[in-house]
Amino acid sequence: MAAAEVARQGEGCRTVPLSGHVGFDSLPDQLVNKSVNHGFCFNILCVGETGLGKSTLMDTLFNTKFEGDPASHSQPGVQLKSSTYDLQESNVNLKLTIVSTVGFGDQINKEDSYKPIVEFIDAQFEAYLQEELKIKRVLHNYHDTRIHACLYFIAPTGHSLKSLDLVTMKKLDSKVNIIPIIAKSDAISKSELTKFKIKITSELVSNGVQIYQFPTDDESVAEINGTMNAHLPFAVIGSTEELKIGNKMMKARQYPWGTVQVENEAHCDFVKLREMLIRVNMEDLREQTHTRHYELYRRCKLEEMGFKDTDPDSKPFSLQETYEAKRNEFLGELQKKEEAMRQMFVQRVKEKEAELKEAEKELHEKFDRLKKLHQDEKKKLEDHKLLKEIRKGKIRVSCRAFPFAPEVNAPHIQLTRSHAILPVSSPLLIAPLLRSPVCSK
Ligand SMILES: Nc1nc2c(ncn2[C@@H]2O[C@H](COP(=O)(O)OP(=O)(O)OP(=O)(O)O)[C@@H](O)[C@H]2O)c(=O)[nH]1
Ligand SMILES: [Mg+2]
Repeated sequence: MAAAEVARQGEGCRTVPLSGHVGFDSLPDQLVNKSVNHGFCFNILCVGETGLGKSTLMDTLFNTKFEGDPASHSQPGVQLKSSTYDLQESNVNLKLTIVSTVGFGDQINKEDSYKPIVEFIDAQFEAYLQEELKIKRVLHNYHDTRIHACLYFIAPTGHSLKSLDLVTMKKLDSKVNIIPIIAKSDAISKSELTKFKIKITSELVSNGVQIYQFPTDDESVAEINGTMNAHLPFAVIGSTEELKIGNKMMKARQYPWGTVQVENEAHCDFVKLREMLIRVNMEDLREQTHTRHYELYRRCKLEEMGFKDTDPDSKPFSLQETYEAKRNEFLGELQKKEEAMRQMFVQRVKEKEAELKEAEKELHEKFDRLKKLHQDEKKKLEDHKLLKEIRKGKIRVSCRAFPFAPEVNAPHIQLTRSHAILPVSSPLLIAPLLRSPVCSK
């Protein structure tokens, strides 16, 4: 190949012409086939007050009757109900999950109404993250439950957004693609609807609520998406009832004064919603969920766990290094804790030892006291015995009295018998002994 034929593009990458058909132009077809075989999944979250037409709109959108009983208005809190269905259109399989709020807007205190919704969305991200972090992960088979689109049902009041709507949308906008829709829009006149849409849009902007914008970077859909962005929020009507209009059966709602056709663009924006949500931007919604919302959740979660891409000097920090640093930090903390526990143990042992010593000392003192008591008692007994024997004349003694013997600080006598000196210590014995005839002084 001539050097002139080789064009340099970027660093180390050259564009080279092919001299014949190779076959990699079939890659897009391979991708399509693989995707079709694998099937798709799409998850919609319907947020809206009880009875605003959430279930009816889902039935209308997917041309079927999903199960679902109406919710009561007496729920103590907001709950989320999720149902998954397998749908097939031509040869394309779609696993559709519809999640709906139950009891939304029914409580007197609506302060925490958004919380269960946020928690549910986070729980789906968390489940995906846990699967991603597994050593043996099966993401190709994983049932992805992350919410791809959140249809936010606005009540057709004609006034403005309720604070519940603003708070909830604000809490959700960084987690999910929000598509606001005006529900039951047949309840609002044409001129009111125009004003209502403008009011809603300005309230969303002034409160900094980011709603999903249909993408305009793909040329093939840029025009239609651009036009549709200007129509948001869509004013929709739902009905599963089919009425004969002209010679065609159409989805409509019949009233005493006339008929409103769901798929008539002059009557409502249902067709626009269906086009944008299902026929044009379903894949973008899935992609945005993964690349924007999930990515944000993942980043925050990993940062929370202490993982970073750069070190304090803004140099790249690999996962391995982060792990090592975290491990060392953990081991350091563990060592500190161990040392503190050891110190505490030594202190406790010292305290216990001191307590035991004190108890031992007390015991010794008690023992000495008892011993002395015992000796005194023994001496008294011996004195009595001696006295008895002296009285009976068995022993002849001479005695010397020391009325205040210094060693016992009490009256005291000494009896002398056979050269032995027998002390009598008990003062009680002294008097009778001195009076005794056996005692020769
Ligand atoms: N006027 C009017 N009524 C509607 C529309 N959509 C649904 N409805 C009616 O509103 C009532 C409630 O509809 P659902 O679809 O059950 O409402 P939901 O939001 O699913 O209610 P819960 O699941 O109980 O919260 C039904 O009687 C529907 O026929 C609509 O676009 N316009
Ligand atoms: Mg319902």
